[in-house]
Amino acid sequence: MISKLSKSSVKQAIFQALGECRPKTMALFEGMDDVTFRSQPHPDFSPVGWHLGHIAYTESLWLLEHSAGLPCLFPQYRKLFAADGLPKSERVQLPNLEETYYYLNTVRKKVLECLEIADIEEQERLWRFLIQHESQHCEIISFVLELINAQKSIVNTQKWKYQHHSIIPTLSLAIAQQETAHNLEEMIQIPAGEFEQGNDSIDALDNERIVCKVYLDTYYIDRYPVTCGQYRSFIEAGGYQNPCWWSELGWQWLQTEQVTQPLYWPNNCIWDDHPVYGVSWYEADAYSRFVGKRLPTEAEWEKAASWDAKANRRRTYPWGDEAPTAQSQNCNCDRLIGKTTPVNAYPAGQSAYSLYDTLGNVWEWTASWFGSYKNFQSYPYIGYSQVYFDQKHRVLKGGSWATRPWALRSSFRNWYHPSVRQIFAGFRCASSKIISAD
Ligand code: AVJ
Ligand code: FE
Repeated sequence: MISKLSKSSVKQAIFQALGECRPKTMALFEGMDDVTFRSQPHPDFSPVGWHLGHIAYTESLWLLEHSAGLPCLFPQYRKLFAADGLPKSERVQLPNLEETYYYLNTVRKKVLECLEIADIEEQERLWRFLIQHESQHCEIISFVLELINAQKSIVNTQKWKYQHHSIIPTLSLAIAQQETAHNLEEMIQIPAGEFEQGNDSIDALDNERIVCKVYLDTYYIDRYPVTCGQYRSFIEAGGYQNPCWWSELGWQWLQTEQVTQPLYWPNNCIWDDHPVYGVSWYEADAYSRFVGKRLPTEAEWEKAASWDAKANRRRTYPWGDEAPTAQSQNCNCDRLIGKTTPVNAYPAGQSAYSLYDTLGNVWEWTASWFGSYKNFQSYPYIGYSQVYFDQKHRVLKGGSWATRPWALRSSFRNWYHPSVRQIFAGFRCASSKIISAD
C-alpha cells in the first residue's frame, strides 16, 4: 500500500484533480446555445445549465460556507441550485451560460485560496467527495445532452454537435480484437469463497464503506456485457410482446411505456458487438430470463470484477491499482472516445477472473437493491445516499464511456429506479448453474 502522503502532496493532488476535472466539465458546454442550456428533454432530469450551477453551489456550500466559515457568495442562487431547493420542473429559469461561468469561476477562485490554508488532514475526504460530485453531474449532463440530440435528430434540425470524438485511433482497438477469437456468450465460473466488498480509501463515498468479507457460493457470470447483436435476438423473438420473460412489475411498466427497443438503439448491425444500453432494469431482467440466466447481485458483480483470488486481495480496478488514463487502453471512459466500443476491445482491462469491460463502456444493472453496508455512516449529508436506501433503487456498477476517472472503480455504487433508461446503462447476466452453450 502507498504510504501516507505528506500534507503538501495531498494538497497538490487535490489541486491537480480540481484543475483536471473542471476543463472537462466546461468542454461539455463549449459553443452551446441558450436553448440547449435551458432545455429539459425529460421531466425527471434538470437542464444541463442547472447541473452546471449546482456544481458551483455545492462546492461553495461545503468548502466556502461549511469548511471555511465564509458567507454565501451568491445568495440569490441558493434556492435555485440547492439539491432540495426547487422541483425539477421549475429549474428552467436559469442564468445564462456566461453568468453561470462567472458563478463557477468566482467560487473556484475562492476555493483555491481556501485550499492553500485548509487543514487538509481533516478535510481531505470532503474535497475528494466534491471532485466526484462534479464528475457525477458531468455524466448526467452527458446523458441529458444525448437525449436532446436524440430528440433533435428526430425532427432533423441538429445544428450543434457536442461530441468530441477522440483522436485515439480506433485502429488499435481493431487490432486488439483480432488477437483472439471471442465467444461473446462465454461465462466464467467464479469458485465459492470469500472476497472483500467495499472501499475504505480516502476517496470512498459513504455508501462504499466499510470493506467487508463476503462469502459467495460458486456462480457463473458473463465474460462480456450483453451486446446489441445478442439483444436483437430478444427483440426479434418478440421479447417485448411476450409477458413470460417479464417480472410482474416489468410487464406493467412495459404496458405503460409501450417501448419496443432500447432508448439508444442503433439501426445498424455494425454496432452488433457493442454493449446494449439505454435499457431499464426491467428490460435487463427480462432479457436475462429469455436466455435462461439472471442478473448478478452486486456482490457477484464486484467479486468477479475486483477480487484477485491468487493474491487474496481486492483490486481497485479490474486490472490492478492504477487509475485509467488516456494512454492506458484498459477501458472506455471519460468521454475519450465519445461513444461505446466493442465489448472485447480492451484485453488490458480484464479482471483477475478475466471479465471484459467491467469498468467503462456502459453501467451494468445488478439484481441488488441499493442499501447500506455494515456500520454505515452518512457523509456528507443524508440526502447523498441514505434517503435512497428505500428498496426502490437498484444498484448499477462499473461506469460508462462518459464516466470521469474520479468516479470509476469497482467498488463505486450508482443507483436508479428500475424504470430509468436515460442513463448509459446496460448489463451482463449471471447464473447459479452452468449454462450449456448449444
Ligand atoms: C448517484 C447519480 C444517483 O444523481 O442523484 C449528485 C449523484 N448525488 N449529487 C444523483 C448525485 C448528489 C446521484 N446518483
Ligand atoms: Fe448534486
